[in-house]
Amino acid sequence: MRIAITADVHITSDDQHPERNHALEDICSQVLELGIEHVVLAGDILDKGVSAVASLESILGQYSTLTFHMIPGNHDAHLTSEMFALENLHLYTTPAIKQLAPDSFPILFLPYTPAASMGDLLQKHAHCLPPGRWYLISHGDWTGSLTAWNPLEPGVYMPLTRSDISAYQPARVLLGHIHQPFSSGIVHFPGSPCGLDISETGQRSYILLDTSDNTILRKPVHTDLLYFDEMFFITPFENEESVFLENLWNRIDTWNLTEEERKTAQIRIRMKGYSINREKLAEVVQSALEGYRFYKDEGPDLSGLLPVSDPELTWIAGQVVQRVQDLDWEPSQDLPTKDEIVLSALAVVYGIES
Ligand SMILES: [Mn+2]
Repeated sequence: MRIAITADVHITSDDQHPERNHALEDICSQVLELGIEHVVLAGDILDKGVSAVASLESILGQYSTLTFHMIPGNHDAHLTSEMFALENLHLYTTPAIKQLAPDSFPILFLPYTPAASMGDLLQKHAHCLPPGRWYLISHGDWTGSLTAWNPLEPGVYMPLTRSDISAYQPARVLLGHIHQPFSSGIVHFPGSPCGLDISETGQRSYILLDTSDNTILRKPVHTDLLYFDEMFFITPFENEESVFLENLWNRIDTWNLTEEERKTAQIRIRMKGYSINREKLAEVVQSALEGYRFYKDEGPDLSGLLPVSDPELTWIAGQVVQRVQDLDWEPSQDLPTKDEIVLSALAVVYGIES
């Protein structure tokens, strides 16, 4: 059996964000097409308040042959099952163990609980589940990776730790809360199916869990809009604009957009560093990105790009850049990238930080 999992749709009332409703509809339509019956909504399905309940019902109501399993997240922790009139929606407001098919592992649904850790709740509810033979669905932070966090929500929300995993041994963990699609070992965040703002970049996805072999498959969500936020480090060279252009094309290649998706993209381009011709860079970026839509019509942001003109300092800068590029250097969580090293070095050369 396959189960579809999404989270963090953040549906609002009164069509304030129709793109979020459309993303959920797209997932439901795909799931229907694939012949899958069960859809898990792992928290923050509603953004806030109760008025979005009707919006959510009108979406889920179109798919009466699907069965929805929903847990509250930190945004919709106030939901109760009495609020929903839909028959095909199960809302778990307290921890619940469910087996969706006779031959698949049981699922522990852990709704978001303020001021608790996932470990606290697992201690109470997971001890009766056979190690390696159950799934966890919940909503909160994963402390096993420093790169997994939600920039919109500082603080720690019902965290799950590596030691919780080794103590209770779920076969797979599927969590809401982190909006960027993310996987780390057996822990998976589907991510928001439609970016809430420019901090949620790139293709969006939902997850299919195949209970016959515990495999995970990410499927793209077709959204009304996609965000891209790209930073470019500029070093002062005669040919700085062609170096920039090449980097820009490479970056756009990594977006991997179809012609149709390109029309939905909203982009932010930021430049940081030192330039001998800011005017030319501004021209080049505008003409290269003609046809793309800038986020909030902001245009490229050159505020972090300092003009430099002293040819001797620029010669020294060139030597410095070459020296750093030649370094045998692996950046990591604790070590800066080559670009960051170059920027710090150029701040010394020019006596001013970009
Ligand atoms: Mn959320």
